[in-house]
Amino acid sequence: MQNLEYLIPGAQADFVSCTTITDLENAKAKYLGKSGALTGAMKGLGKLSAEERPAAGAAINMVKQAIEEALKHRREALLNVEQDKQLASESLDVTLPARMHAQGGLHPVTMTLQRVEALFHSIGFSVATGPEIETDFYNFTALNIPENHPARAMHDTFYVDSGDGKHEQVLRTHTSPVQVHYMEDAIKNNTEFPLKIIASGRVYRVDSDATHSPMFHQVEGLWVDDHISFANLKGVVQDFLRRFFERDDLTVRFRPSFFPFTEPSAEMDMSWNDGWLEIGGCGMVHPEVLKHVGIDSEQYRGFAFGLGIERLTMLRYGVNDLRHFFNNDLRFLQQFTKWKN
Ligand code: 2NL
Repeated sequence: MQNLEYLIPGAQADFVSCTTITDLENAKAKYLGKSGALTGAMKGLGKLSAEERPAAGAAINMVKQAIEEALKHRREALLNVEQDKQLASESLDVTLPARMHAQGGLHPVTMTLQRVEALFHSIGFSVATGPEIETDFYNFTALNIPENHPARAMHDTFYVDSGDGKHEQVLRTHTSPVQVHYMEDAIKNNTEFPLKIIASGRVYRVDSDATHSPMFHQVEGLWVDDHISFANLKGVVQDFLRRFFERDDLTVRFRPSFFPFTEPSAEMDMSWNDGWLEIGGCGMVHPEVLKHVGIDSEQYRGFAFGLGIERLTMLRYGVNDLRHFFNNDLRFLQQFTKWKN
């Protein structure tokens, strides 16, 4: 049988001349493939005698191993080259600066809500919340607002159509119903007096012009105890306003007014530059309101007040038009990211 050793240097040269793995696998076929030189020789073994066969087989195997070794060697070299190429083309520059994402911020109205809540909480008020859709009872009747009061008219209040032509539910026109619920629950659960809460959030009225939005925000305060007076109201409101506006010389004054749910009632003004600014309304909780929630008005009394959140926000941050709050123009909103509450 022919000595096949001469194939080895030829195979080595063939493999080295291959520059890709694909080329190499094709070159391999010439020696080790189905019709390759070595495969042919193996088949030829069958024709040899039993004495000749072992030595011939061993010789073929030696050549086969040498060619396989050369193939393996070249394959590894080519794989390394391909890997290096891939690494070079897909390399990451870890020194590039990170992709920045924009820093968000709270809406100025939200900042004021949180600031007001934190200040009242710090002097012992609980922060109460409630639904924005209320029944006629909690929004009007319990607050001593009579059946024929203009606030109850369709053109002042958003009524919710229940589908059967009735409209017993409304979008709350103030946050007072939250306090009505709170007083009711306090009586039901035998909660200890004083009741000291603030209720803040969205309220709705049919009103829309340069200075009115159909949705706006209010904060109301309530303090019910056995010896609470108008003097306590003045102290709490003035202390709050001084801390809210960071002006220790700020003062408040009251002007007689009327609300169905307080008696007596007053408008509150605060000193501002060289004059006065109206900032909200207040009064002693009307005995009828206490009666509606089951509080004995002979034993207890309370003060209540209401402030507009948008108004507080405009004064604190120097915003000149209410409509800025609802347009969501980033040029407006981004100016507030520098403020801290
Ligand atoms: C205003 C006037 C006010 C109240 C709100 C109140 C709540 C209860 C009982 C009695 Cl549960 N009163 N709230 C009282 C007086 C005035 O708001 O000008 N708000 C912006």
